Amino acid sequence: IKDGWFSEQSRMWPGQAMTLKVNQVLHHEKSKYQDVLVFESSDYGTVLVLDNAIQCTERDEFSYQEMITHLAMNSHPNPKKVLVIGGGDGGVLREVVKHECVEEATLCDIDEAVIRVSKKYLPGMSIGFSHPKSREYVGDGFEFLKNHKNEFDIIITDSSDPDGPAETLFQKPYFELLNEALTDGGVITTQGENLWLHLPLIANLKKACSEVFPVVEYAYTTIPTYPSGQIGFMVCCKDANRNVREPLRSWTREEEEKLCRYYSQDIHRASFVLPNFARKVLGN
Ligand code: AAT
Repeated sequence: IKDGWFSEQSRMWPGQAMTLKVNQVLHHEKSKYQDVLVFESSDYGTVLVLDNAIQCTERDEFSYQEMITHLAMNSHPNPKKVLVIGGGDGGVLREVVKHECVEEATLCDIDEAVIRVSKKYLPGMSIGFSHPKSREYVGDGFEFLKNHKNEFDIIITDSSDPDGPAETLFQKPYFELLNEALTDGGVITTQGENLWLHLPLIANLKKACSEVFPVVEYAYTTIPTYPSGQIGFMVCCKDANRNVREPLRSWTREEEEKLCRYYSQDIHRASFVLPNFARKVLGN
């Protein structure tokens, strides 16, 4: 933070930086795994930053949290047990428990500090933790999966960028563990980075997923405070006959408008349609 502005600089997006005006710093610590910063911004509400990368702002988090969740949830006929890896702010849990068919939603984040500060400073997201179906667990997602086989209908990996504690969550051994932890017909989504900045990384990610899952598709959402205003998801399914581009379950238009601010059936379908420069590389 310099002269009252936070600037998001990283070697993952060289030569550019999202800059937000800071009203006041609410919390700053070095946790066991990362630098944790929470500040109140002038126009985007409270902001959570890990290792200098923006994780969420109160103003636009719904776009990411709804999409990474409902793309998976609505691609499964009857998801009962759901696992979230990462997502320590609780926003994805908040979205998961909107589905009444869910019986248990478990979250595994590596860093207790993220969960702790989110409960204190981000009540709109951490409300996800207080739902009776929610369980929380502090630990490495990769290690957690080793002890869970054939258990979850949906696994959502809401992880930070590969430059840090989430590095292993972008590699093939992780997708093999995900596959084994899923029940038949299970679906995963994972944080899939930005088309303008990380196309080669996304191509590798898609390749790694395709070696494990028969169905692999990249979808994306728009979000002003993530690098270059866009972020994607790998959506994979164990069932070769599933078309994840078409919602299997859906809410009525009225329910959708009550439950979601970004996601809708139409957005679900549209989010898989890629511009030519990306389609050529990813083959969607
Ligand atoms: N919904 C908020 C957006 C995130 S959160 C990423 C979370 O992943 C963090 O809480 C971090 O502690 C957790 N995490 C990182 N590595 C691991 C791991 N190995 N196991 C479990 N949890 C982990 C993502 C924002 C994306 C930013 C895009 N630039």
